[in-house]
Amino acid sequence: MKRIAIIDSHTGGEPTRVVLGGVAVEELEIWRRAILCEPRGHEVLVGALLVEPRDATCAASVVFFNNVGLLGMCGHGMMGVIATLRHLGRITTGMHRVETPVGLVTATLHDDGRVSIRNVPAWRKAVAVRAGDVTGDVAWGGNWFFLVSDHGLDLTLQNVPRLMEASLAMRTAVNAAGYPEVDHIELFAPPQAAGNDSRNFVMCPGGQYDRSACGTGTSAKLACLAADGKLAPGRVWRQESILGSVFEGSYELGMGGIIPTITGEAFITAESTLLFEPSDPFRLGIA
Ligand code: PYC
Repeated sequence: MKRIAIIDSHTGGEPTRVVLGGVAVEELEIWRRAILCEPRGHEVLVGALLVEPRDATCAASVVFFNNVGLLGMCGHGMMGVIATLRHLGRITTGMHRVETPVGLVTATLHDDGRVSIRNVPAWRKAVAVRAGDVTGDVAWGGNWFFLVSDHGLDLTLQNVPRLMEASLAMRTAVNAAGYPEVDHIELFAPPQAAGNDSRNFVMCPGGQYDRSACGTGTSAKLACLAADGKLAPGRVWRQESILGSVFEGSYELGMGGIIPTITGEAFITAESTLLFEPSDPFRLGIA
């Protein structure tokens, strides 16, 4: 019987499933859906496979994945990884370097349990791109985003089906407009809670929406704000999610763009072992 040890957490409502062992990187494509999707999980889960770091000064090396493939970086997922490493007693408070497929990230675990992720550099690639009925910017924040503020949609939980439908159409349109790399759509609206700067809705590559404010999406937003001169280096931007959970973001200049730092908190929800009986017709997940 195959066994895969996992620890689950959520960050601002968005779940992360950290895989502690039982799968090699080369085998991930075979086991990815088995780990994340039904009947052992659900399509919203983001996976984080821990592998031996190449750089011995790093606390971990992580490969993020979702229901449709690999993710470059994942802000909420990295907070989940750090909470998991703390839960396992592998790290304590302070700064930790973590390798990701798109570069080195520094995560600071604070005394109060919050985690600040100093992300890979972010930048805006294109401004005011027309895609179907909307206009938005294309930016990198560890993943590729199309960021749209003027869309006429209500960013509320009740409106999620319409938001999903509209953002999937926007993705098709922005891909056709010459940006095939864009796989995340990020919509903005004024915040609902006093003290926040903005509310967002993020549609992820696998047709699921991010319950958190999306760490890489907030990084892409900071890159656009910086490019427009609307946010000074060091100033804090409070990004509210569709659930109302908040990531705080700020940036410093460097590396041909900005270097964002995103702060949030992850909570452990389960530790368990996934079991895969050889005769189970759904051992590789429901396709
Ligand atoms: O927090 O960066 C993020 C993220 C990407 C996809 C889901 N969450």
